[in-house]
Amino acid sequence: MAALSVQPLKRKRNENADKIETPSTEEQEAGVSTGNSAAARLPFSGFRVQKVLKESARDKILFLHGKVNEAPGEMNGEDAVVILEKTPFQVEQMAQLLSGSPELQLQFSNDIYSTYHLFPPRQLSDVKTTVVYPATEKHLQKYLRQELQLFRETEEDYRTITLPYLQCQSLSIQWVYNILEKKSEADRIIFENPDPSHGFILIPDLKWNQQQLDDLYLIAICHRRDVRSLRDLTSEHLPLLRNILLEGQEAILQRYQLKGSCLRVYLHYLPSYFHLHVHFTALGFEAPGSAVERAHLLADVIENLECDSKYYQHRSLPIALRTDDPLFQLFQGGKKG
Ligand code: M7G
Repeated sequence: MAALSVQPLKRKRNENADKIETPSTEEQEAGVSTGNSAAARLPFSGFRVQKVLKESARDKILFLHGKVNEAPGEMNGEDAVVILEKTPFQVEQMAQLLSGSPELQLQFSNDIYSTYHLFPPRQLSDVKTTVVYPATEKHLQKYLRQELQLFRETEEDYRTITLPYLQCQSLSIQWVYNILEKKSEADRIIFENPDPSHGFILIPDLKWNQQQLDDLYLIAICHRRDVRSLRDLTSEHLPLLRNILLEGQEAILQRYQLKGSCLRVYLHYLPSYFHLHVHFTALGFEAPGSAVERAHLLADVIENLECDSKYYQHRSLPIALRTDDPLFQLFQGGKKG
């Protein structure tokens, strides 16, 4: 089995910490930022914690809902979600740090055992911070830890329950259009096949800081805008899906020297965002959403469509629903009621 190499990725860092860059007025109005590694400010001021939406000591991640931009003495702020996450170690840099004389405080020593507080330099101690601002009720719901329950969605359930619900209730996909139109994240694009029907853009996922390959995570977003999810796929889309699989894997091999056999390439059902996209993650990484009830390997999807063009229209598909999701009530009412 090919081992997942842990090479540090070459990325230029802007060392000029004093330079604060804010988006231009046009960029702010379009909800668009060019994004770079220069020093920056949060897009709001103040942060009054409303709720810890989720936290995990094991994953070292914290999801906070806060009120921001509040006038002094008032409690009328806007909603923001901030996700703070400690990122995996970059092996080479840590090895270098240990070979020098790192800043240390001894906690205790006993015989051959000792533990320390090690204070890494600034460039190795960043906390990945993801901001959703302004956050909608739907975002607060998405990030809140909730119990899940599993249903099997039949063809009829999709037509009569899920589709009407998602047509009026799903999260905005403006960010997807910003990527496709090169209004956001244009400098992060790894690969593009520009064909309007069979083309796509491959780009690092929001969840990946691109500093190490252990948690590699990219998404391929198709150019065409008429495919919402797995349920819309037919054999007509096979050229698109094959391009995503083959060209996506090749682009990752060229860029990160990671072979296709070291990647998990899959679609979510249900996705959070209803514009067809495919997830590429490192096989050794237990990415959120890679469990069997939600992840459908792209290679399987292609074979299923080759056997039966209407496979995903007719088949029952598992859907894991959060118990606070109105869709859960509809399924529970419709199926068990
Ligand atoms: P999904 O299956 O629709 O939903 O995947 P999930 O978030 O429940 O997995 C959408 C994918 O797009 C996720 O992996 C997100 O992390 C990623 N994503 C979401 N947003 C808002 C962005 C973004 O603005 N830029 C990038 N590059 N990725 C995003």
